[in-house]
Amino acid sequence: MIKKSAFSLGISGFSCGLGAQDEGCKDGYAALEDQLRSTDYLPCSYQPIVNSLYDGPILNYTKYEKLYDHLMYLKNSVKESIADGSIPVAIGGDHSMAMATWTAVAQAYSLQRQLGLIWVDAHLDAHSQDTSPSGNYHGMPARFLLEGGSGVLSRVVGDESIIDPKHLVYIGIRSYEDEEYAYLSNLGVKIYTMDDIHAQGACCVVKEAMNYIRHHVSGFGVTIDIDAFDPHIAPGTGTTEADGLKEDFLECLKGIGRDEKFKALEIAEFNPHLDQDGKTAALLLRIIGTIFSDYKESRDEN
Ligand SMILES: [Mn+2]
Repeated sequence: MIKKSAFSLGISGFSCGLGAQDEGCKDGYAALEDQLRSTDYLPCSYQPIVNSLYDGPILNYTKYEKLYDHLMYLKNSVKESIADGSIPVAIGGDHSMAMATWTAVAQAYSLQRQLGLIWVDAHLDAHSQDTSPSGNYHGMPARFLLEGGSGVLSRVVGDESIIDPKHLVYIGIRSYEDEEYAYLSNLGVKIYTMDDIHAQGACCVVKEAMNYIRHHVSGFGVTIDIDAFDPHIAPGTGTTEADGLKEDFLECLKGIGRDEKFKALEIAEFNPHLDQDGKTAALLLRIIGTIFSDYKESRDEN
């Protein structure tokens, strides 16, 4: 069940905030790159891929066509990591990146509709273009993954569903529109709200989610929107919500990256311009270190 052999992480930066209201998260990956390079707890054969594909003028090149280019670049870089035998770690960037990351993982492992996804977030990110009050794509990636794409972004996920609703589990939810919640509940998606965390305890919820996912699929990933955490420990993100996950949640993630079914990690929405004293950056690095932490222990033993 637990990987004993060495493995490498393929880190992809999604330097794009075009799916968000505040585009400052486009600088999230760049703000962390030096630290990621010097962080010795990362078992990396490190493959930083800075995602700034296109910056020139094309007639009628809209914001969303540009977002599409960024997403396709991320999708390819995640596939490259897998082809190289690495575990992808995608760092954003706004959460529209989930369309690219999880489509890449599902396709590379032939796990369409068989990939489990643990979605840690304050929000459900399950709007359609019709129900979204803001029209921002970082509020829609779950919907795209569940249903397949439409419009400019359709080619990122393709026409078909990538994630089966019964393989999607949310944790940390506390802010959403009724349409989203109804849509997901009707599909049978599992949703652990902050009320559930308070009632059951963070690690109990994570354990339950993991058991559920591992039982249903042969591969799973974790996507973490940094706004899932409490604004006191993660102020550096565009849409903070009070009463979020606390420090103790980190412990619950320990070693998940060493599970034999673990396929990829994604961390989205870090906006360095809104950070306070580097708190959020430090938290993000600790999340990565914790998820793969057992690797360090086994490495130290050897
Ligand atoms: Mn999100």
